[in-house]
Amino acid sequence: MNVRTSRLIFLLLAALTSATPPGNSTGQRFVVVFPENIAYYYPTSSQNKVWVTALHNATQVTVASQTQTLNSGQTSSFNTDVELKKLDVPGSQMNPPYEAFSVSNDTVQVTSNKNIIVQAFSMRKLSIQTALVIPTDKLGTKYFIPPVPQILGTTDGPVTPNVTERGPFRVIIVNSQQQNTVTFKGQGETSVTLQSNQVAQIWVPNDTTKQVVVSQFPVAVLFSHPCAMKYGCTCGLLTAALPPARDRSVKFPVPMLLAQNASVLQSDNRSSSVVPLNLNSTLVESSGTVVLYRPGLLLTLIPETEFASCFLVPSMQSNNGFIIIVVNKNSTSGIHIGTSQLQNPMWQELDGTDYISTNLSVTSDTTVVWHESSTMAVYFVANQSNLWFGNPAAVISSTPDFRGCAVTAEVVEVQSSAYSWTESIGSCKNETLELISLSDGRFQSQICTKLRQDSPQDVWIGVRRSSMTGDWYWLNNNPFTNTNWADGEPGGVEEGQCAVMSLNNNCGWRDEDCCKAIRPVCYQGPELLKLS
Ligand SMILES: *[C@@H]1O[C@H](CO)[C@@H](O)[C@H](O)[C@H]1NC(C)=O
Ligand SMILES: *[C@@H]1O[C@H](CO)[C@@H](O)[C@H](O)[C@H]1NC(C)=O
Ligand SMILES: *[C@@H]1O[C@H](CO)[C@@H](O)[C@H](O)[C@H]1NC(C)=O
Ligand SMILES: *[C@@H]1O[C@H](CO)[C@@H](O)[C@H](O)[C@H]1NC(C)=O
Ligand SMILES: *[C@@H]1O[C@H](CO)[C@@H](O)[C@H](O)[C@H]1NC(C)=O
Ligand SMILES: *[C@@H]1O[C@H](CO)[C@@H](O)[C@H](O)[C@H]1NC(C)=O
Ligand SMILES: *[C@@H]1O[C@H](CO)[C@@H](O)[C@H](O)[C@H]1NC(C)=O
Ligand SMILES: *[C@@H]1O[C@H](CO)[C@@H](O)[C@H](O)[C@H]1NC(C)=O
Ligand SMILES: *[C@@H]1O[C@H](CO)[C@@H](O)[C@H](O)[C@H]1NC(C)=O
Ligand SMILES: *[C@@H]1O[C@H](CO)[C@@H](O)[C@H](O)[C@H]1NC(C)=O
Ligand SMILES: CC(=O)N[C@H]1CO[C@H](CO)[C@@H](O)[C@@H]1O
Repeated sequence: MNVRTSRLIFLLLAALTSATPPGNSTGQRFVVVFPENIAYYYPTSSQNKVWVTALHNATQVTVASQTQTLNSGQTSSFNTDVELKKLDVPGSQMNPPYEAFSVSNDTVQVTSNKNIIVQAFSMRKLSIQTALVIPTDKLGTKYFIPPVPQILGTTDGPVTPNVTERGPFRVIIVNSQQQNTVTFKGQGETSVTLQSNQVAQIWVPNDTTKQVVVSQFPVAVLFSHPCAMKYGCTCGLLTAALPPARDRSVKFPVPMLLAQNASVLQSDNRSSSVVPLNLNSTLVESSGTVVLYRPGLLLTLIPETEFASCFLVPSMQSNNGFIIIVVNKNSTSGIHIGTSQLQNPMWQELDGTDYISTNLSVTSDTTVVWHESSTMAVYFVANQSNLWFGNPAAVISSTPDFRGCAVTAEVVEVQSSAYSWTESIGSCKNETLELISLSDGRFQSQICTKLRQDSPQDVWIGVRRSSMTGDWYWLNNNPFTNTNWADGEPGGVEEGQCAVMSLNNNCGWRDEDCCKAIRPVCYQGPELLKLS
């Protein structure tokens, strides 16, 4: 069997044995919109910004017509004056649902030559909202629209589309590159054809029927109200980017910090309902949209299946910002904020779940939150003069690495054919990989955790005994200090000059005859994000 075939089979096996790897928020093409903030006629102008974070050196980024080159870990803020216009008010004889789409070209295109993260920041006077922008290749074609929350002074009485602060919520649909047909289905059904990079808005009726947006090609969908947060005699924008419908039911742990006075706006293929949060059981299950609502905040929740290991948290431009972390109770150690380890935070149990959560104050610049060995959920929220904003933090990587935040994951591959130890070096090289050297204890356990999911067997590792001195050497020349010999190992020189790792025996090592045909473990290290 040639190498390419064997690698393909390995990848297929890997796909069968582990669940689909969760995604990340990185990509090379994005379409950004800025929902109408407060009201188009409000006398203060908006400051709309696109934040771009590069993950690799020499990343060329173009936002609208501005181009910049960024290095790994660098964030740049691009100003734009693009903002969605007010929504058409339908003719007086039209009763709810106000069934007309209003279409515009008011989008900002972002492209780059390497994977980046894009976030949108909109501020008008005190009204601030942020949004994580999903790259166009990770969007969906079906979105469940959440039910409308009851907000004092906004939606708790008669809504009229011609009075902004008493207007209905709206759904904003952002098209990507090709011509696309989009349909809003509720009690009725309304369709529109969008050209590339166009955006469509439509009012959301307060309706207990299931409401869904479906499209021919992928789109992004936002749920938004320009004037839903009340303060003094003005108001603030409330917006949330919705997740595409999932093909199975998943569980969403709700962080305690936000659970007070909160309700969950839930909609899937069975129902659509506003559920007050039960603090005894802070786990919500759904295959659709789950958005946390509390006065002043709409927050799309992260399901267990989309927990990840490294998140980007933007500079919050507020001295009252929090990072919220939700993690399994047994995985609280090994969390880092940038370059420092998280020290004994106050954990709060999420009753009725295996999770705990904490909130950390931050005032700093853009940073990353990463876990050495496990996955978690990370949100950021900020409270500015009692107005909240925030969203799930952007995912850089979903695979934990004890060395930091991997922007390209490490490659660990047990080859499907067996070779002698010396042939194994060449066989790995043929795939531009190296026979693995396990000179670090934490590295050994990370690799062991990954490989144990495969069938139990012995595999070659890159260590060899000198026939002159009897000392062991790693192929990568690192010192031979941390060892993981199985009980009674290694034996004498006559038992072999090379070593295997037993995946069915806690990854313990054993000396072995170098000529024996055994499957090698080939390796390539990750590329790590530069942390400052
Ligand atoms: C990126 O550039 C910085 C500074 O120029 C350098 O220190 C770093 O090693 C580079 N990173 C990679 C992955 O090449
Ligand atoms: C708002 O629209 C309704 C019909 O939908 C109309 O009766 C009313 O006069 C309008 N109000 C204003 C202030 O324009
Ligand atoms: C959008 O732009 C196209 C040209 O690029 C123009 O023909 C069209 O009228 C514009 N549509 C709107 C709604 O502004
Ligand atoms: C939606 O309508 C229902 C009944 O028609 C009503 O009880 C509820 O308060 C309304 N919700 C909002 C947000 O207006
Ligand atoms: C709803 O979606 C779930 C998950 O995709 C699926 O198992 C179930 O059959 C669906 N139910 C209906 C009524 O379509
Ligand atoms: C929760 O709501 C009650 C009554 O509406 C209010 O008195 C209380 O301050 C609220 N608590 C928080 C944390 O917002
Ligand atoms: C939560 O638990 C407490 C005591 O354990 C109980 O009194 C209360 O009714 C429960 N609340 C709900 C909403 O189940
Ligand atoms: C932590 O708990 C989860 C289930 O709650 C389990 O799957 C996982 O193996 C545990 N991890 C450790 C390190 O014990
Ligand atoms: C929000 O921040 C203000 C100060 O800006 C503070 O007085 C208030 O207590 C905070 N609100 C909450 C709910 O933490
Ligand atoms: C992020 O997702 C892309 C696929 O869109 C993938 O190519 C890339 O390897 C992922 N990044 C990491 C660090 O896993
Ligand atoms: C803003 C906020 O709610 N902060 C909380 C963070 O967590 C600690 C410990 O649970 C609370 O005491 C703070 O009130």
